[in-house]
Amino acid sequence: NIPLELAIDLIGAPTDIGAGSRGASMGPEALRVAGIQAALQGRGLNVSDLGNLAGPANPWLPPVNGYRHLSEVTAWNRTVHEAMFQSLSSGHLPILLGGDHCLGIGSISAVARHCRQSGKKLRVLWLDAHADFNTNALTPTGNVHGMPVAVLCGHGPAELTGIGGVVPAMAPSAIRQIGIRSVDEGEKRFVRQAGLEVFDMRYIDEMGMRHTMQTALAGMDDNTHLHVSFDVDFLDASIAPGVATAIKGGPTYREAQLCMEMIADTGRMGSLDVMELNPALDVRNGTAELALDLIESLFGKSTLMRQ
Ligand code: HAR
Ligand code: MN
Ligand code: MN
Ligand code: MN
Repeated sequence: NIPLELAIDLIGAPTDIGAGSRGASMGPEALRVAGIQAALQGRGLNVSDLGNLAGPANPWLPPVNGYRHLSEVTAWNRTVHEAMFQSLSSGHLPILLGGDHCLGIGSISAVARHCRQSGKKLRVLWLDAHADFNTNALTPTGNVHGMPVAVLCGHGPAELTGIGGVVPAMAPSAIRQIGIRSVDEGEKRFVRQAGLEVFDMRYIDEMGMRHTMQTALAGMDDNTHLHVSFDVDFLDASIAPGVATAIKGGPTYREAQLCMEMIADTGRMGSLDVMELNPALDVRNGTAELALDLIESLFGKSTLMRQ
């Protein structure tokens, strides 16, 4: 149910500016080497690789006022915002090839702006081991990849919360978090206070991925733009070593496939982030290949038996 004439833009964002380890800057190239363009073209999609965005180098400095590299994080997110917004304005489906997850700020603020402009409802699925809901007061590290959801909901420095032009970029009620299993203590309280809808691993264990996804996808309609922010550390550490913050107890291969397949079934996905892939920690590019396998399912690959 993805229209065949759909134009997909691959947008590389080669930086680890918000991360606690170096290497996510090589994520875009690892996905290209795994064959992302050919794989999606093989599904009948019209895929353009727009190449890599440019931004400041990683100075690898300690936090200032609770943030590491705030000016560089801001520069990267502004650039990502403009590239994603331009792709969406052209009627294309952008795939952001990260890069660490701080870039979700630029990406999702662009999707929210596109939704305001086109009168669409926004739904964000945040697939992650982490809630990414820290602030400079709560963060144990100062790494901005632990903060993008809070920033999008209006909690953060003005130079980041204001990137989409409207603060907050997104209401907490627009987001569903899935696979969560590593949240800092202060961050947990803040997640509850904000009322985020979180389907953590305990929920998935008890209810199953099918019920989880039915619930997370409920309430969407023909006028909903679905954005998927796929942090590769969503996956269980045993199948996806190529991330900086691998956490055990995540979705298995089949649970992750079902998650992606049920998203594909909605036919509503209008944009995608693939974040936190770290080739410096990967084994023979296997995590990139696994991520691509799952991306193909987001575009309908595994549903062939169901026709
Ligand atoms: N919560 C921790 C922190 O804020 C770890 C955040 C890790 N985030 C990512 N993206 N890898 O989800 O530092
Ligand atoms: Mn994340
Ligand atoms: Mn994560
Ligand atoms: Mn759209």
